[in-house]
Amino acid sequence: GGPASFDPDSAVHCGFGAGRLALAENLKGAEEVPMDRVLQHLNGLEDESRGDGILQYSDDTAMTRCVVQSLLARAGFDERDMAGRFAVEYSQSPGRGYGAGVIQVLRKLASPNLNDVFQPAQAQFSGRGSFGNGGAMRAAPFALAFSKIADIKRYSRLGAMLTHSCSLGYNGAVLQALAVHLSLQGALEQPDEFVRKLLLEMEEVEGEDVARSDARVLNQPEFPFCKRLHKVKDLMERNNVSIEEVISELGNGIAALHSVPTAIFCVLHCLEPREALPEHYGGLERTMAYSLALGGDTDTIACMAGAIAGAHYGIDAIPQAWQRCCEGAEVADINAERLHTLYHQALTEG
Ligand code: R7I
Repeated sequence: GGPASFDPDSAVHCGFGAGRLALAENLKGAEEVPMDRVLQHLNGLEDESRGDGILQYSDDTAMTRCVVQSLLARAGFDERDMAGRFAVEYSQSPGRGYGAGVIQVLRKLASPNLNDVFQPAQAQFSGRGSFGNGGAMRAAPFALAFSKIADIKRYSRLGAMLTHSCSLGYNGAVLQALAVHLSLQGALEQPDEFVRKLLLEMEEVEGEDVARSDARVLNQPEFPFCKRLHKVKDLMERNNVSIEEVISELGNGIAALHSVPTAIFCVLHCLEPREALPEHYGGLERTMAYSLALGGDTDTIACMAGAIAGAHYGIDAIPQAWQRCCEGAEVADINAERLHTLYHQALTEG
């Protein structure tokens, strides 16, 4: 019991489910979605007679499942295995809403003659690599499979680099995996400490030469993710913060820098009841509704916020109706159990 107990189910589930909650109603793309519309949509999921049926998952879940399956099959990180799974998944089901650039990487990863599986990602965007949030959106399983911070940082980064070789892309994955890890440890009980610990880790991550030069080349300030985490802290300290301000300060776009800190903010902001959200909602439901209302790349932001929140609140906080309408929910359950076993093996092996 207690917040430190390990519940991989909900992290996997929430990450898996949240994107669909957005896509079903086509909330993606709008600048900001009126909260009434979000709530109406979420209420509709309770009403089976409405007949939305099973909500299909997007590229976020498709790739997260590949990460999970690879970590389980190899009992750890194996870049060739993971890359191969991404390629097969994409070729079998290309219509799940992949980013416009990453498609080329996934096609190249399918080639049997490929020696270096990191090479296709490095060729993206004139050799700079992608800074999209595609690495971060699938990063949660690294925190569910590994218990040591050093492993989580190392493998979430490598896992992201299979498609995103720019540090502004893969460092978003590191940040997301660290947030899920801390949440599993019960760190959200003390929100200020949670952000402080993330900052401490990310200062080290972003202090590397590559990160510094990428930031310069892309006209970003030094330590771009840390800078946004400081903004998250400022927004947390304010009593009234509008959704427009969150969007303008933190972003709601497809760049990792404009979405991972935003997802973290959504979780922190919804730890407490909020006026705009129904009183009967628990923290997990608040987090989902709030992330959906941000619009923009809402399915990915909700997916990342959902994974962090799921690790904190546990599976029972997810309404049955939300679980029922998710494509692949049973497989998520089974894989969550298996990840749990892998995590504890790593723990006992020290
Ligand atoms: O990052 P990625 O896998 O997809 C991110 C989002 C998720 O929400 C998915 O669900 C999907 O909807 O898209 O895909 P990428 O193609 O690597 O990156 C996404 C987009 O970010 C690209 O198509 C570009 O528009 C933009 N982008 C860049 N633009 C200019 N220069 C990423 N990196 C660069 C860059 O270096």
